[in-house]
Amino acid sequence: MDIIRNNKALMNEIERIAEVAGYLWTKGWAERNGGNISVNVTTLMSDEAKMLPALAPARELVEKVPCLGGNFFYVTGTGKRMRYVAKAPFENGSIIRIAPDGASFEIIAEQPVSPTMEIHSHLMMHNYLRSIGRNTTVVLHTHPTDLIGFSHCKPFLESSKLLTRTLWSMIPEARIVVPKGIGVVPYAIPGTLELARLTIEQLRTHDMLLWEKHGVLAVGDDIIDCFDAIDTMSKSAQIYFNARWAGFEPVGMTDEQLDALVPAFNLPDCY
Ligand code: 2HA
Ligand code: ZN
Repeated sequence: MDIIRNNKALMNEIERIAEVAGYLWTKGWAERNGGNISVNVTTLMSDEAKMLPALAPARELVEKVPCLGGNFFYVTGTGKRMRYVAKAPFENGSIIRIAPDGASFEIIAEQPVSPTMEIHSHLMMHNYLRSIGRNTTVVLHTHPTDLIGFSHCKPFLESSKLLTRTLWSMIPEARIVVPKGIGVVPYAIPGTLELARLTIEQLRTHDMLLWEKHGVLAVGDDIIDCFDAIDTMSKSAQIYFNARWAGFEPVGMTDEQLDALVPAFNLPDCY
């Protein structure tokens, strides 16, 4: 579809999404069809592309997303594998147009690939972030083995402060890259409105969430930054587990060392 392929800005963003999809696979965070991505590409769409006809009948959203009326998203496809999104983003994902009233969406490019089963919750998250004045464009969900491991440990599950400060304390970069820390979202069935609502509650204060015994979700305005944030916390998790496997409890940076990063890097003072 030339209208899409000749749009350099849009294709550049699609390539960055494909790049990250490849990282998720090579990291071992995307078994089978694990994970999903949605990116608001409205500002990258040409007027012509915005008018493309629907490739399939419009689908109702479970919950209206009034702040997203007339917006466009690239969304990975339901049942699609990240390793294939990396190679062929338009065979394993599609561009959708949200109706002006925010009640439904249509697939407009490039093929009628049905969006991830998490589309309703992704759009609810995008809608919520817009409603509080955020310019967030990316919702990235993936299954990092090490971080999911932390969600099997009761003390971390019960305290996002303990989880956040433990991960932060492994390397200074962790607090610098993820200054709002990680919120813990209690278990709920994947793809449900319950999981979406529990997630949204925490998005007011966090850009990264750990879904109990399931995975991680990051929001932001750049997909590479979202990946980097998860990657940095995953590194901290690996340092922690490696120390435990070697038979010692990692000392971690002291509270004083951690808190000195706030003024040094002009970070928000969270946790
Ligand atoms: O798309 O990861 O949470 C597959 C999933 C559902
Ligand atoms: Zn998942």
